[in-house]
Amino acid sequence: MTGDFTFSIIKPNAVRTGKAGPILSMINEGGFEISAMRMVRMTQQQAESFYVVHKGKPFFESLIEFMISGPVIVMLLKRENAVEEFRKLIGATDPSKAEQGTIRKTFAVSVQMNAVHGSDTVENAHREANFFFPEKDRF
Ligand code: IDP
Ligand code: MG
Repeated sequence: MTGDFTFSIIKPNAVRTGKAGPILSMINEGGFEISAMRMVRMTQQQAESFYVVHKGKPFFESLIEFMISGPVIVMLLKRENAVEEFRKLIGATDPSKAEQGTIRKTFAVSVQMNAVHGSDTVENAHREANFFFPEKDRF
């Protein structure tokens, strides 16, 4: 895949409550192009490996339980400066601190159930993309 990309997840709470459509609209309106997308229910092992940097933090166990509680939508998103621009579009981790108009401000219900994931660095975007999408599944 050429150009900048980031990796995103629509989290279980948002999928469960029918927010995937509106979130995808905001992503497209934010100038991102969907390069790969799949619905998946993560196993405990996958979720623990995905969030390994948070292992040992007080919220880790609860985060894993939440992330495997239902299907999620994983995707690769293309755009210039994708990682940074997507973090702007989703807003702060804690929705009470997220700016108006961001995805998390609009759809998060708590710090944990904050509707979406977005890679925090270009290096992590590559790592997370490889986690779910072989090259052949990217457009
Ligand atoms: P990020 O998703 O904005 O990059 P991280 O600090 O990487 O935030 O945390 C990963 C995820 O763990 C968050 O999106 C959120 O779902 C959850 N999380 C982070 N901090 C807390 C907390 O203090 N309480 C509960 N859940 C948290
Ligand atoms: Mg993070």
